[in-house]
Amino acid sequence: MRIFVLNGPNLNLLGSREPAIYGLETLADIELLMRTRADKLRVDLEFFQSNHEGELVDAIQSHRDWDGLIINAGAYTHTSLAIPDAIASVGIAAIEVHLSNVYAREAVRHHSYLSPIVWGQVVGFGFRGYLAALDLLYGRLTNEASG
Ligand code: CA2
Repeated sequence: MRIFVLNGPNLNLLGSREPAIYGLETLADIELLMRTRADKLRVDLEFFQSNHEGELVDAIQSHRDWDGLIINAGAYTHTSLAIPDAIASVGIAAIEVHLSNVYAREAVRHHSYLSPIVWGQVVGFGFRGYLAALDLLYGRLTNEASG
C-alpha cells in the first residue's frame, strides 16, 4: 500500500517557533515517526512539503494512482479551492490533519475547503495526529473490522 503525506506552507518551519501551538517536533521528526510506523504496517510512505499552492496541486496529481493521502494544507486549508479540486479530480482517499485545534482558534481557521472531500479530519493532537491519520487510513483501506 502506498500513502502520500503532503504538507503545505510554513510547515517546513515546525519546531523553530510557536511550540505552544505547533509542538517541538520538526517536520523531519514527524516524517521519521511516520516512517517507523509505516514500516511496521508495510506501507510505502512518501513525504513532501511545499510553500506553493501549484506545487501541492502538481504533487496530488502525480500521486493519482496511490492508495491514500494524508494532508496538512496549512493556511491553504482555509483559502484554496484548487487543492480540494485536485484531490477530488484524482479520486484519492484522503485524511486532513492539523497540529493545532483550528476550531479553538480564530474564526477564519474554522472553515476548511478540504472538509467536504476528505474521509475525515484529525485536529489538535500535534504530531500524534499524523500517526493517528496513518493508522486510520490504513485501517479503512484494508477494511480492518468494518468502519
Ligand atoms: O494546525 C495546523 O496544522 C495548521 O494547518 C497550521 C497552519 C495554519 O495556518 C492552519 O490554520 C492550521 C500554519 C502552519 C505554520 O507553521 C509554523 C511553523 C513554525 C512556526 C510558525 C508557524
